[in-house]
Amino acid sequence: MTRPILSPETPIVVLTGAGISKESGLDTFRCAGGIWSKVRLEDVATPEGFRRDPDLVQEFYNARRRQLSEPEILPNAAHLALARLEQCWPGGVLLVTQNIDDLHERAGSRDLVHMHGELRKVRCDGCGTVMDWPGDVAADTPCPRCLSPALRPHVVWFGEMPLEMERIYSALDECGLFVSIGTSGHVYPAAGFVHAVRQRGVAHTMELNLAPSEGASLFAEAIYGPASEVVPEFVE
Ligand code: BV8
Repeated sequence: MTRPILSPETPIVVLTGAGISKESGLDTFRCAGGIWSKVRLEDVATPEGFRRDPDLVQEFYNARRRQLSEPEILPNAAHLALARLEQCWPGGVLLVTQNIDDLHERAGSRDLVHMHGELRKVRCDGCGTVMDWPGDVAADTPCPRCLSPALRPHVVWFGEMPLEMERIYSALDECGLFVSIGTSGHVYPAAGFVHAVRQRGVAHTMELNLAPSEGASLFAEAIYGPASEVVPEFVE
């Protein structure tokens, strides 16, 4: 399908997944050698896993938080291109990311929703406070606010409700273009966003990915290749 001419006043929604951060040096989840090939998601990305072994889960996220602070982990050309798109597109760009890294912020994106939470933040299950936390957390680290040892990663685990869903669905209702980048289309509700857009029947849908995702047939247009190549080309 040819891409329709978009009026610059058309709002855009972009969804990203782990694939956009791969060329920055961060693992994906389901590619060969990915995170879920090294550790069971049931053990480290579910509330049940956290209750069973909080030290294992805290260390799983501590290690990823430490990696994110390494000097060589930087936004790549795809993150930077999306930040440019937001700055120059009059209709506005809402960037919804499944990623918990901070590479979109560091690239300059501002209109951004971390629907699965943020690696560099923790949340207190005692008082509910969400706070920046660049270092390690242990199961007995006291909350600086309420002093209870109830800090957990500010991350959405399987079976937990993703964040800012109302804001996301209202943006999907308004957009004239929905672009999905670097995601396998395996995890819901993110994998269902393209359905929500198609049901309205007015917006153009695009997938920019290394390989066809599980929802590939649902997109009107697809461009395959590494994000650091195909995303700047799309934005330019
Ligand atoms: C919810 C934590 C409802 C953070 C993640 C039974 C019980 C309960 C729920 C369910 C159930 N069955 C199904 C569900 C729903 C469940 C789900 O979808 N399960 C899956 C396994 C089927 N979803 C949930 O539980 C969600 N919550 O449904 O709540 C609810 C209702 C009422 C009340 C309460 C709750 C919560 C889902 C969030 C889980 N948390 N992560 C972390 O540790 O990071 S999910 C995890 O997967 C990450 O967040 C990740 O972002 C996300 C999606 O993965 P992708 O980003 O797509 O990464 P992946 O590796 O899969 O793919 C990478 C892609 O990139 C590939 O396509 C590859 O080709 C491409 N690529 C690679 N290199 C490049 C590239 N592309 C471009 N360039 C490259 N260089």
